[in-house]
Amino acid sequence: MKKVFASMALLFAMCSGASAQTPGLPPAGNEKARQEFADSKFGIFIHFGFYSMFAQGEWYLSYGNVDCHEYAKAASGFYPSKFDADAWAEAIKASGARYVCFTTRHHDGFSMFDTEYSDYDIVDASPYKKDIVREMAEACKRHGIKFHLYYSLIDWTRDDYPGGWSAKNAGKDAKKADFDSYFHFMKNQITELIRKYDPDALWFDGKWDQPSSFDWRLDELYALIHSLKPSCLIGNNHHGSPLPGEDFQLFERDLPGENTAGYSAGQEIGQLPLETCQTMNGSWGYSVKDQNYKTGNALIQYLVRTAGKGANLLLNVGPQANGEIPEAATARMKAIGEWLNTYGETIYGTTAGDIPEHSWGVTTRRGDKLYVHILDLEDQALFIPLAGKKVKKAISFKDKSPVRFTKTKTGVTLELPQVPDETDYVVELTTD
Ligand code: FHN
Repeated sequence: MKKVFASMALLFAMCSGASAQTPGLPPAGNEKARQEFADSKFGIFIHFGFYSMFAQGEWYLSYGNVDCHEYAKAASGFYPSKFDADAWAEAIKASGARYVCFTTRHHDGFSMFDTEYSDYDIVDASPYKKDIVREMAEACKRHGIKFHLYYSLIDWTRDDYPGGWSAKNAGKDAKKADFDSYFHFMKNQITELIRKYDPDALWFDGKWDQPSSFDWRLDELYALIHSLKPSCLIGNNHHGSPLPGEDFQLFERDLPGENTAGYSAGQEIGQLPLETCQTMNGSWGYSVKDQNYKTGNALIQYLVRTAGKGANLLLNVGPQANGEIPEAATARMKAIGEWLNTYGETIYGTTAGDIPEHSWGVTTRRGDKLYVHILDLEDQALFIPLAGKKVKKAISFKDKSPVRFTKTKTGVTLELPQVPDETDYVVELTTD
């Protein structure tokens, strides 16, 4: 079936109903959505696409120097027979995550939803023929999980996407590059995504593929999104400080303020809700070679450290081509969920605590409660530089037993019952 590539009428009709948004201010209804997002603290990222079939990560087309036309032929063999949206939603729910971010279309250009604007999608190009994004949207609604959609600004297969550095050898026809046409396609698909799947957020990626002088027309894109659904949050993984129209700020593989992975150089922390995305092993898309998973405890500690920065953690899983989440990932999701069942109160709905991260751990705060998360301490006593705060009470969060403390001018010293040996020993302080 030949699909219509552009539907100007639909787009113009929708744009003409655009709500007036004061420049620099979020659209009405969006503040509440931002707050709910900031409070949710933990989400699961899902990198699942046609690339999963090659089991070599989502960059296989580019890293493997594969011709995009040869690559596309394999779509007729893509059949995730074990995909079960409810099973995924249950695993996500069990992990304690409050939202999911699903890759609707990654850089390889294959759409995981039934799009009117290309035949290179799961319904038309694969024998599977089911709209996985729709199934996920419906399952997430049933299970009370917010639904965020990842959308790549890059396309390694469409001729009209102009070059970029990331897939130079993919065999596209550079003479046909036409950003107007490509931008029009993206606007149509994004309109479709909002209309069909009612996402709580859109998560963009790939701006870094072009030189900084390149005009992505993001103002226009963001205005379109907010006009279609004002409460739909916009995040963009451009590795820079937030741009006008964005609703949350992203950090890739690093906590806000850190740059160990090299993506966050010069990224100022702004006033928007923050989100760090991170892998469980080293890969986003499923990689048969990568079994280098962080332990459940390490991931719990990472979640705690993220909350200590006032940020959300978006933790990635890369399902296998058959549609199953790898066992190593589900085991870790379960471990995090079990930990959150006990300690969720010290994470969800909190802000960064009163003091910055220390070598022993971090703090989070909700109201008059300051949670001291002790992640690594050699001693039985801990000094917390809380000058100017009155500590009224200190208890061990888990069993509510009192913790002895001494207040001095410069802070408070906690005397613990023993040297902590848990993943996270939490002391709850009641302060003024
Ligand atoms: O190129 C992508 C990559 O495949 C993955 O999707 C990550 C997730 O943050 N973002 C890009 C790299 O910055």
